Amino acid sequence: MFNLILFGPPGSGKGTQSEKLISKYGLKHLSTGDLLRSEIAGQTPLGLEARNFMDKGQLVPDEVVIGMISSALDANPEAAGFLFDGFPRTEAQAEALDKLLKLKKTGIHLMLALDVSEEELVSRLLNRGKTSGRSDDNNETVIRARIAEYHKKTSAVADYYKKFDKVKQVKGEGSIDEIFAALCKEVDRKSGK
Ligand code: B4P
Repeated sequence: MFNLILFGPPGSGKGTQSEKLISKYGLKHLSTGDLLRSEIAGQTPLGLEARNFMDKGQLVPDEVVIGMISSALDANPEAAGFLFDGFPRTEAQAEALDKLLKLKKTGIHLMLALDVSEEELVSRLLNRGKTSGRSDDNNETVIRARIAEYHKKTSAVADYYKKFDKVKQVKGEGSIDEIFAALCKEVDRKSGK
């Protein structure tokens, strides 16, 4: 089993690169952003609660996302490995993920962290907001709040995995194919391909 975290600030290309990585490496994609948006679309109680936080650019409470990931892991016992996209976003989520994977006698093998400047992030998200219909993408104040939330609560998650020597920084600016090639190089190196 090979378990990968794709890490980076909002708009750094996690969703974009995840699609390419799962198809190349046969991993199961677990995106907490996608799972939450599907709960919102289904107007479930969880979705209605999550929406209040997401519309303000804030993180959804840890217990909500940890519960979602735990169910998704249980629902995929045959997976060859998982690609975690947008999770973990706090140290509490990272510790919970370690415990869940330990129960399955596995762990995180690699965290790939995308580096992108703040102005590029804002410009990409505003651009996506023109067509995505996502309420958290079409307002610059909300976008900047998401980036601030990242610096306050999420960037420390990379330090958590650095302690175990699992983090590789990758330049997240350039063409989508160039960035994908740089990510694949790190996965191949780590998985011994
Ligand atoms: P997410 O759905 O995780 O989304 P994201 O961080 O906004 O974006 P992502 O990084 O995947 O986007 P991408 O760069 O691919 O989170 C949304 C919200 O959900 C959070 O704010 C939070 O409220 C909540 N949430 C999710 N997970 C949570 C958790 N674990 N705990 C608590 N709350 C949680 O794409 C951005 C744009 O850039 C696209 O338009 C893309 O086309 C473009 N792009 C990508 N690569 C590019 C490149 N190389 N050059 C130019 N443009 C590029």
